[in-house]
This record gives sequence, structure tokens and C-alpha cells, in this order.
Amino acid sequence: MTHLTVYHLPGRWGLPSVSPFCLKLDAFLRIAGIAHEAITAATPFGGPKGKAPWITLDGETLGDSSLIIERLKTVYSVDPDQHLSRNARGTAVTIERLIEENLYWAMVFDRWCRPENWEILKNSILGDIPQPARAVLAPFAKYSVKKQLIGHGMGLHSEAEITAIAARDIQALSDLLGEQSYFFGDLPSLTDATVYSLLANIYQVDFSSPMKPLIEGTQNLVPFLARFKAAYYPEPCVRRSTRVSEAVSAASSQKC
Ligand SMILES: N[C@@H](CCC(=O)N[C@@H](CS)C(=O)NCC(=O)O)C(=O)O
Repeated sequence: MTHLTVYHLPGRWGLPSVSPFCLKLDAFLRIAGIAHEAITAATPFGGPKGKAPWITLDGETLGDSSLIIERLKTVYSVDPDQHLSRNARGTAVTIERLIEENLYWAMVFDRWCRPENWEILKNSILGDIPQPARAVLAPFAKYSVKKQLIGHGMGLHSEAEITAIAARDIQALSDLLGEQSYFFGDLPSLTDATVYSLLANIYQVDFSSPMKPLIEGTQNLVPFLARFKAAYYPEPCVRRSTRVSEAVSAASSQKC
């Protein structure tokens, strides 16, 4: 029998992970009903690419949420996108890129570059790193993330420009969702997991962000978040202790 272990960054504020990529993988596992063991990692350094999430699958280590999901779809013969037309599959990739290659970086800017979020960040994203290591690591992590923001390009913009960029993405998501329950109709797909995992990490967290009122202002994205949460995360989250493994059946467990 296949043994799957998933490593993800810590959860807070009722979310199983404060990393959108980790939350996306978790949501995919729930949609697909794939049983696995989940381990909270305090840092992403254990992953093969130095980023979270990562998995081990029968002893093989794999990184990157999208590559992991592609592999799991094959290994477990599941496809949450099987009801999608070819045209919808194209739109799904486009939405994934909007979320992960653009809007994600606006979230990173809010978390790491707004002074009012620094204490919150140290006690959440870095919060499972024991002291005094956390205090030492925090400024290095901030320096590294700011460098990534500049490298991506988002970090070159002013706050007002970043908010305007985010506003277009959020409006686009709202327009694509329209009056549907999920992005491609009545049935959820991987796109819903992808959108949920980023928007919940902006909207359902303690970090201050100009994106919160933008999400609220769309009228349909907050109900979408509530709908997805009710379907896949109906119970309050029970925090997993860091690096303590715990058997989790995504299909049956109410823990997150
Ligand atoms: N493309 C990767 C991105 C993963 C990613 O950027 N994860 C962040 C956490 S949200 C991370 O580990 N960052 C650590 C770093 O870049 O140093 C995926 O889909 O898994």
C-alpha cells in the first residue's frame, strides 16, 4: 500500500497552514479523499527545494505543490478536474498562474513588508521555531523574502501600485466566479482549492491587508470562502504539533 507523508508549514487562525501552497495541497487531498500522514514543519528547509510543502511517497521525496498534485493524480487515479471542458482546463491554468505567480506576491508583501504585521508574522509563520533560534532567524528570513520580492518584481512597486495590481486580480477572480458555487459550476475542482488557499490566507488571518476590503467588496468571494470551508473544513482546526506525526485520513478526519 502506498504511504504518503505530507510536510506543511504551521497553521493559525483556524487554517491548517499559513502557507497558501501547503493549504492548496491539503485542500486537494481532501477533495480527492487521499489518506495521508501530515507533519507540521517549523521551516521549509527540510524540503528538496527549500520550500513548503513537500511529500514523501513510498520513500521518494518530492517538492512543489503543483508537481506533487500531478504525481498524486496519477498514483491514486484521481482527478478533481475530470468534469472540466478543454476550455475550462485552459482557464484553470490561467487562474493558477494569477494566484501563484502574481497575487501571492502581493500577500507576501503585506506579511513581510508592512511594519504592523511583523510581530504577527514572527508569532505565526515563524511561530513554531523555538526561541532563541526564532529571534536570530527572523531578520535573515525577512531579508531573504524581500530579495525574492525584488527578484519577482512585485517588490519594486509602491504600496499603492501593489494594491492596484491586487485589485485587478481580485476583481478578475470575482468576475470569473460570477454567480456559480465554484469556479466551474456546481462541482469543486483544483481551481477552487487554489483560490481558497490564497484568499483564506489573506482574508481569514490576523495580518492587516488592503486586500481584505477588496475581497469583501466583490460580494461573491467571501461567500465562496465560506462555501469551500463548509464543504472541506467543517470543524474548527485542531493544531498539529510541530514535527509530531499524526495519521490523518483526508477523507474521514475532521481535523485540519
Ligand atoms: N511553487 C512552489 C512554491 C512554494 C513556496 O513558495 N512556499 C513558500 C511558503 S508559502 C516557502 O516555502 N517559502 C520559503 C522560501 O522561499 O524561502 C509550490 O507550489 O509549492
